[in-house]
Amino acid sequence: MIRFLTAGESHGKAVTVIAEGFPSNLPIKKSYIDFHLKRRQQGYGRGGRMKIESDAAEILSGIRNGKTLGSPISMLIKNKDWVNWKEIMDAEKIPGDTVKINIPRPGHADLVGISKYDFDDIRNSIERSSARETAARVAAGTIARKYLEEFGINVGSYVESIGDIFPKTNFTESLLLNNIRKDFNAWHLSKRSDQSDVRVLDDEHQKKIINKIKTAKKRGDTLGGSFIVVASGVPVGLGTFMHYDRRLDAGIASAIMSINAVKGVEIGQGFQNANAFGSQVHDEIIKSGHGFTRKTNRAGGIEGGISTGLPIIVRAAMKPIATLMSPIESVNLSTMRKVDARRERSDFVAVPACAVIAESMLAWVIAEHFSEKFGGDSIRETKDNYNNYTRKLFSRMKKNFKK
Ligand code: EPS
Repeated sequence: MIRFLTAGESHGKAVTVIAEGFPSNLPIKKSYIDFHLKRRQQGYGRGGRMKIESDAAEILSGIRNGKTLGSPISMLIKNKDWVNWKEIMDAEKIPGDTVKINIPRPGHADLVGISKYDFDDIRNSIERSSARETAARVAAGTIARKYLEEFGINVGSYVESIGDIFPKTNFTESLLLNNIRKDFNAWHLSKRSDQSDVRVLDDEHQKKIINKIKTAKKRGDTLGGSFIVVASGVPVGLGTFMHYDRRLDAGIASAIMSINAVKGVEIGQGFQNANAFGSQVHDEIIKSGHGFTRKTNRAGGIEGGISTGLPIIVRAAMKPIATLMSPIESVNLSTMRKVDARRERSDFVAVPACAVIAESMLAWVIAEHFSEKFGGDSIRETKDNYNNYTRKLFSRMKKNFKK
């Protein structure tokens, strides 16, 4: 089993992560991790913070001479902004006054955080609830991504809408209707969307979205949106219907929903399918070479909590950023009077970054199920197990059903 644990506050010294359970001899380079960390920082509509940070992973353990050792991999990503917060974030109480935050922002973790943890300063809620933590998740997710790539599994994403602006051509539909090439590689989606400032697949769409973001900025407002994250090359048989919490779709939904500001997750054509006839929903089975495929992929690559072998397709909805420059109503907790919610530096839109984070979370969950199924202390052992399973899959089935 693989697992990870992150630590770190948004304006503390650093965010860190320990990822463990990966087999030995998995090739991985720091530049590869940094590449994906950088992708998370992009996107038109982000605030001043991203101009300060240039995320890079300092590898503290678990990797030697470009390969995993099988030991826990620990990584540290510095918060460059920390120098501006040294006193506020100091672990010791520094003599003098600390300005305490007493006006919660609706939609942020401010009010629930102080209620739950008995804080006398909203800053204590802000720091750990911040999406800064997702840098550490991407570092861990990138190890998972590399592990999956060894087996031809790739992950990619694109933004589908921001501020209710959708593209003219519905590319997602063609994915769901399985109108894709057999050798489809989900990373190519990201290769394309990474060219766009808002991670969409066509220029016209980008133009309209950027205009909408400009309008939001002018109004002191923020926007959310939806994005698609896809994994290709996933073999049939990851996940299980044997236990509720080991279903692949349940794990994916939980992991994607855990990303800050994500409020909806859909696998395949989940919501649309709910309103159609069964005959218009289920993916017909057809024989293909030494195995099977489906005419469509409306199930998004998962049936019965188990991967079908078709691309895993996830749609997620991100709510608009909670910090508004033209604030809505809140309460001053010191006076208990009605006031405008507090303004502070923040992003206007973070949907493009959110999609990159979702790639890491999807890679992580698939890697979890993959390592559970194929195990192995070294990558060679995992490959032997994987090849043994996949090569004999169809012949085993034929034998079982022979008349
Ligand atoms: C965030 C607020 C902003 C974002 C931050 C998440 O930071 P700051 O308050 O320092 O301006 O930029 O995101 C990141 C730092 C990051 O690395 O993604 C929040 O309140 O969640």
